[in-house]
Amino acid sequence: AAPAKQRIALEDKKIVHPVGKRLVELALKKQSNLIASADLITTEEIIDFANKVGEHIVALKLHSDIIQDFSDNLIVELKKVAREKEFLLFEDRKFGDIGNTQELQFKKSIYKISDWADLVTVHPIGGLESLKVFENTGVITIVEMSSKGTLTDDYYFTKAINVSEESGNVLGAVAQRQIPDNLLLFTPGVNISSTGDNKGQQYNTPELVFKNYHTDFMIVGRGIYKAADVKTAAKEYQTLGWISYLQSLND
Ligand code: 5IU
Repeated sequence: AAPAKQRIALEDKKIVHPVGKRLVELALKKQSNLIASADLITTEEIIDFANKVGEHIVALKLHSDIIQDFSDNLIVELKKVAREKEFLLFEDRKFGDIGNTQELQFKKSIYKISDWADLVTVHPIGGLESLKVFENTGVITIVEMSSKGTLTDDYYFTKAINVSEESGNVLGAVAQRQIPDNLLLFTPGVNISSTGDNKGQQYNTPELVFKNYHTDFMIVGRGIYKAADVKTAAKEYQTLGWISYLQSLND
């Protein structure tokens, strides 16, 4: 769908959550709206990847529960790289339970997500109060998915946005369309050389998501970590993402 109105520049967005503010600050400083998804399964691969792409990204997105040798040491090392290269740590946990269970998963699992994640994803399906447990960690709600046949229809999207706007914990949402300006928009399903996989993923280009959806941050997985030269690929996505964002300001 065509965007309703001119997009708001990152610096003009009224983001109140401290983690959201930090993300915007990093984007402007690094001229990057790129979040790399490190869907890698060993500590060695993840640390190597973080070092290579770190200067080009504003956040590194992880799925801790796919890491075969997950340990506190991985987090210690990742925090070091994140501090040095200035990016946030984003755990794509997709919580989706009652508040009490989410709190246990967030604070008590072996992953100790609450100790290190700057950002976490949550399905707002449990309702407004279920989001309280994330305290000062930045919550990104999933209001729409990128995969073919997702159940996140217009009705769900509208209700999920309402919950996101009402909760003080939420700084933004994941979607494949424009969302209200007081939330940051995160869009996965971005790839410049593929239109999808054979498991339902659907890809758009950076140009399309910044122009049509008014995305603030694009999330790229295989487009970068499967590239022969991940550093060059990250730089390429960073440049293309930033140019597409700047162009979308003039549309
Ligand atoms: N991701 C999506 N689509 C979604 C949501 C999350 O692709 O709607 I919510 C995640 C899954 C994966 C990354 O970790 O973003 C995209 O990876 P690829 O660029 O490799 O498809």
